[in-house]
Amino acid sequence: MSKIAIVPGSFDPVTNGHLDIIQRAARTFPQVHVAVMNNSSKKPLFTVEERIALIHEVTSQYDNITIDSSSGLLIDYAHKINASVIVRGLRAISDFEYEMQITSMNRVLDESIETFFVMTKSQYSFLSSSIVKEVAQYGGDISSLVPPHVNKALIEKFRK
Ligand code: COD
Repeated sequence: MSKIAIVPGSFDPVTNGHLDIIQRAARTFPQVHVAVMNNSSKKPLFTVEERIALIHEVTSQYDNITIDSSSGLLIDYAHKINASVIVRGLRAISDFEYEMQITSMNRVLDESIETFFVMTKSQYSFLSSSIVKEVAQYGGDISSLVPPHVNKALIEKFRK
């Protein structure tokens, strides 16, 4: 078993909730790849390159975190980088059904790759990229929910 873990997501944009999961994964596994992936049911606000840059700015102090992107299947990306673990965050019961579905699908594709779940911190249990974008779009203050440079990027995006 390799010691490489993937933290996959849309990260559109990265929030303090995502960051907490990424940092906890980096403290648990020797090598962590944050993978910016396509979720076919979401239409992204930020390009893949922008999302990678936003994550990079807040993870660069970790020497075991790599940020990457892939447009294919997560399992194919796992094979490419020789990862054996997928790390996902869980916020509430409402996440469970969706996570169960993608974990089961990934297991059909390759049962040797395990998915580990990390429970959110209670202060982030309501937090999602979608809710942050919704509030930022109407000028609401989301500065306690995202890193400062993400807040700035959101303000600039909606000003255009
Ligand atoms: N606290 C804790 N965890 C959180 C929080 C929070 N506040 N917010 C989000 N998270 C967790 C999520 O639960 C998730 O684990 C992770 O952070 C990323 O979240 P999102 O919303 O940015 O990412 P998703 O859920 O859109 O990612 C879905 C994928 C892109 C990973 C998925 O669609 C995928 O694997 N796509 C590639 C194609 C594929 O392989 N499909 C087959 C599997 S269905």
